[in-house]
Amino acid sequence: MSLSTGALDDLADFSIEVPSWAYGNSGTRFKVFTTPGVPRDPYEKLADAAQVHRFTGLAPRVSLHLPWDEVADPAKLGAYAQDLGLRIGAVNSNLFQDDDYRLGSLAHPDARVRDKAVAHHLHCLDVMRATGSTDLKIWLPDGTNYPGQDSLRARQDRLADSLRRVYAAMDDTQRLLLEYKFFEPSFYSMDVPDWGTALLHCLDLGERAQVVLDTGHHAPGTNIEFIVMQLLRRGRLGAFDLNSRFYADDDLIVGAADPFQLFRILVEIVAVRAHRPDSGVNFMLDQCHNIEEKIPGQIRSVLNVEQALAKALLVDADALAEARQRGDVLGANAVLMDAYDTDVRATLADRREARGLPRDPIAAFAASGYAAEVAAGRTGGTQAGWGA
Ligand code: LRH
Ligand code: MN
Ligand code: MN
Repeated sequence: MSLSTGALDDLADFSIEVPSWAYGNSGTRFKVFTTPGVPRDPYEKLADAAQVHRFTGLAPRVSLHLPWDEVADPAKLGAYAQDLGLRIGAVNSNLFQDDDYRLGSLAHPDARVRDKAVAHHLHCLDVMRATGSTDLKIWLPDGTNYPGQDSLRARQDRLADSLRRVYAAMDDTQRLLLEYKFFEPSFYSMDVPDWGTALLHCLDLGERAQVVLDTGHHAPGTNIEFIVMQLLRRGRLGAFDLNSRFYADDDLIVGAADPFQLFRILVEIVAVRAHRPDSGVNFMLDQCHNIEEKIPGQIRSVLNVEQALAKALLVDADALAEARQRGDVLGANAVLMDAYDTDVRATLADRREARGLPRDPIAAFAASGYAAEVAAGRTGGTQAGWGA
């Protein structure tokens, strides 16, 4: 396939949001490996995130997670992000690390605990106002472990009520993004297990409530691009949490396990031009780098998304429509595969170079000496990690 087309022009203003927690130490429940130079506070996480943007030009926003990224003066953190050429993206609430939440948070049977969880979200809204963020992202860990433990139905009613209270406190400029996950930490029932449940709550809440699709939150074999298409049809796909998985919610580098799935998802995105900034779809990463270097891991991730998007943009939409119309099953499939099988790496490197960016961002980061500099400078204090 020829790459002399203007099909890739749309890449110029495509951007990806990186998670603050990707720069901290993380691991499994078996072991957390520490990394020299890992950030000690949210400011240092932003400084690391700025490196990803510096070498790729693709990642100008950073998601926060509260209370992991709690600071004395959130406005100062927002201003610091701006000094680094970044913006604060979504603010994630955290409902999974408080003893009070053993039986749930927004869906808890006790009104006192539900009030506490709602109050946490009102605080998140204040942090958004101070930092310039517009997206409140809620992932609900609530659920039950044993049949009979609680009423599945009553939990939905309580959840709907709590969400309404949060939504009512939002400004017109703020969005509520609701993320689903089919299992974990609860193993019998999750209160927002799937896109249907998330969508129903969003439809009840109002237009500024939209669904977050985390690519690691589905049963194996799920056709994720179908869900993407369906949410886009209803204008309710608010954001992605992109990552890869081999087994469960692995949070590995996006495009590492199944680059073809990432391509198929982006084909549905491109079909309705939802890759454009005005679509409102926020392309976020939700990943952890347990054994690999974190900043290069993030650089690799944003490049993988760009590469998959470039291939999706190369799909010949006219040829595809014609093949479909004449019932040419193999022909239609071949149009998609032609785009997927195109090696776009040199073209993307040329585009980077033309924009004053390094052809090879990972090599350029390695040569910059930043990793050694922070390893030497960031001593003392507590290293921030996933959950710290
Ligand atoms: C839950 C989740 C959610 C959390 C993040 C740390 O599995 O995907 O998005 O906020 O992980
Ligand atoms: Mn997620
Ligand atoms: Mn997850």
